[in-house]
Amino acid sequence: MTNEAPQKIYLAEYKPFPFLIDGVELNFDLAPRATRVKSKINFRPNPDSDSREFFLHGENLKLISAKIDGKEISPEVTDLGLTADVPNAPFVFEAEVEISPETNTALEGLYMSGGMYCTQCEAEGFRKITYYPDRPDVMATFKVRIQGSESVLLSNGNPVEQGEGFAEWHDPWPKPAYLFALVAGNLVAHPDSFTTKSGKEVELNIYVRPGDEGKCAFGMEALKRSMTWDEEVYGREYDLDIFNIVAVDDFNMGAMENKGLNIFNSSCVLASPETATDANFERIEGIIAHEYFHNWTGNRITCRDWFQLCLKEGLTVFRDQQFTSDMRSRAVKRIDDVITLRARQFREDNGPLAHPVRPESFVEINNFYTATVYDKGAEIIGMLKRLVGDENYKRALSLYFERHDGEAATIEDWLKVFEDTTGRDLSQFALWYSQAGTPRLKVSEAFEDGTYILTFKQETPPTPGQSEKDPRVIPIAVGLLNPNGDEVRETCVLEMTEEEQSFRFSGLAAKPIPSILREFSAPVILERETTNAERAFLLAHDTDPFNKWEAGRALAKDTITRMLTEDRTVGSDLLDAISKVRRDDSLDPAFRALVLALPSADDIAQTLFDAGHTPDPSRIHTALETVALSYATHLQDVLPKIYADMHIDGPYSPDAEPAGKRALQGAVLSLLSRLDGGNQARAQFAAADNMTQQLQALACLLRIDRGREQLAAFEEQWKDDRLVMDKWFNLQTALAAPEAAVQTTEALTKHAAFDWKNPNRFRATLGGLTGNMAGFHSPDGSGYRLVADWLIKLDAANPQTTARMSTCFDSWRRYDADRQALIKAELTRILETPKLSRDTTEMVTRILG
Ligand code: 0A1
Ligand code: ZN
Repeated sequence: MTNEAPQKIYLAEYKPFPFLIDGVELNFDLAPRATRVKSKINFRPNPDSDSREFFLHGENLKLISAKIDGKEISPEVTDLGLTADVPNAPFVFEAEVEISPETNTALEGLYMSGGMYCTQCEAEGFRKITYYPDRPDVMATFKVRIQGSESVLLSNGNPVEQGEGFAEWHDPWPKPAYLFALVAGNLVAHPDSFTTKSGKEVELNIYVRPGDEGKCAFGMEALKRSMTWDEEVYGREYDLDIFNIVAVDDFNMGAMENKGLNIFNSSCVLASPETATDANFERIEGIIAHEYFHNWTGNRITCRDWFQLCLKEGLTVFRDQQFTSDMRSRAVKRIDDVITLRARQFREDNGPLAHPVRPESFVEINNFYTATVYDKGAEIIGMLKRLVGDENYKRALSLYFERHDGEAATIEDWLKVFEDTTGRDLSQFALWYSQAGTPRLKVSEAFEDGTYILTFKQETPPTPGQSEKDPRVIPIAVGLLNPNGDEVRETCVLEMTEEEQSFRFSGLAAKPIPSILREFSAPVILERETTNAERAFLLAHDTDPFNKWEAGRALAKDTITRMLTEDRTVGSDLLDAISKVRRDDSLDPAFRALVLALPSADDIAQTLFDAGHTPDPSRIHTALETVALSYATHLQDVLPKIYADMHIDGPYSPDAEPAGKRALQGAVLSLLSRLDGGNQARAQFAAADNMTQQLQALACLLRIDRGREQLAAFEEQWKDDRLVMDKWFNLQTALAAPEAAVQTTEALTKHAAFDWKNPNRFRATLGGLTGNMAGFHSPDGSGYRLVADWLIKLDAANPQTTARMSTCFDSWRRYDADRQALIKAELTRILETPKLSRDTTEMVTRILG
């Protein structure tokens, strides 16, 4: 049986809701299987709408009673909501419904996690709590009363009254339902406070399950840093008396910006040196900032409809990236962000799931919380800032906050503030929001009579539903270097607007070496014929740290692809260039670690595919191992010294500088362990007093002898720590040898601690396998089968996480005919599952194309 095609929603069909809301009162009587929710909503006709149709969303609700102006009514109720006849004048709607949080495994609406009640309402979860116009343009103030036996009862806004078994909250800021939150549990608080720049005292709390109190301090400091930064850089102050964060173990995403009550996946807030890695600390700081920044970009100014999701997400990602660059190393942050952008967004943009940053239709909005909306959305803001300049960006943002505070806005509103601030026409720039696909930027050059000419040609390949593309505005940051390594032209921004365009630099004594797309000034793929000698030159001399790293990366990719397509060996050009950076003590250790890191197998597969080859996952794996071994042998004389030099005395600190040293030390350890049989790694594992070093060592040992002894020790040490055990599951499936990966994963899914309904554990285990390219793509199809089996099982409980994880199949057309047939069969099997969710049906259908 094939599932029916579910209904599509279109941007072009937007209509305002026929009613406005003056205030909402909610009353929760909590019980695991029979929570009662009473609502009282003051509606009045919306003068901007000519319809008077009264439809409220509602799913999985048991309606107990409904009233209009105090009179019982019998509304028409379907699986999707409720319809009633209402007066053409202000009226009060009341309803009482019953819901069952304990059996809510989808983790949308009100559900239970580890004995506590919590909510997730973005995007459309509020309709699983009560009947309501569950759309972002309907904004209202909320009063909430919670009755429950738990010691902590929280909702949005400010506390009004608290007593034995109840609490009342009032949120004075009008908000859409997706920002509603409720938490009830026997939790402990890590308290603190913050004084805003205008002198307002704000109470801060991070609430966690007993036992996790020791893992809150870093998150709290990160929150205070975020509050200060938003005041200083964007002039944004916090606007309630209290700001609460709650850590939850079962959560589909990273975190959620509910007004005054952020709810976090515990993996994105809890950290201690013993249990979290340096990367975890940095991520936590970034996510805390991201959710906090949403208070202005998302909450005070929200989205008119879900097609405008990038309005809040692209801007908020951009803001959290700026924050992290200010807190840490700007260069390293930019390189990290581009690595992620290419791995996730470019992959998406070049496959069957490609969609515009502002999509024009969807079946299930949860499927559009994508790298394109978030990360390409942020790149667009970065381009805009570069084009208008820092001062204009600041002025435009002030105007945006002033003009749209309290509103549900659109991308048109956003661009208009820039047009009004600068007088620029941004209609061509707006194509970045409507056209999908990553532009290819071909570069050619000429030099004559002291004039150097750079010619660019842009082309964007077709994407689903968009065969033709118009040229976009592309800001190309360029600098020029002399053959002796000096910079002869500092960075300037070339503004490309045509399909083909030339830019001239005159007055040059010699043909320069160009450094193009500095800081990765646009999310494009640069195509330029060049030599490895020039790449090595830029790696040695470029003053732009991004392009310096990029040159090394290009050199490594060129080497690896030639090893695979021309049977070459690892050349000395790569080894010499890399080893110079490796040995250069003047460079930031974190940067040196990034230069040492090899491109991912997925990156190589895509590069080969783009060049017209069929990637072979197992050969890619072997090539990457060969290059790593060559690095190790080539550098063996210096590795022990760098390892020793990166040693840090004193207690662990997650700051950028010591973290950078550990990153370089870890990269060196990985090479050393290919030469010393794992001795250094065993020593590091035994001595480690922090998770970064413990995990680095364990990863090395897994590769050498499957790390049996250390895996057992690690499990014994951490069996009671959920987040650390996720790492234990993940490392084994992600780093298993290709021929053992499927079997290892299957065995781990039978482990007593494999709680498949917990999204973190599921992702750690199955996601480790899907990221292990050679293992997942085992020629016999066993990897595909195992993952499909688990997706089918998970879909019945949690459609959102299943749909998200089905993207592991999105690059299936890259591979050989046998693999394609095997994947297609699994995708078809998934699609034919009776009662497959709307989420997964949409994703798998799009992936199949
Ligand atoms: N808005 C949150 C992320 C988020 C999105 C969707 C969710 O459920 C479908 C949950 C959280 C953010 O950007 O952090
Ligand atoms: Zn966000």
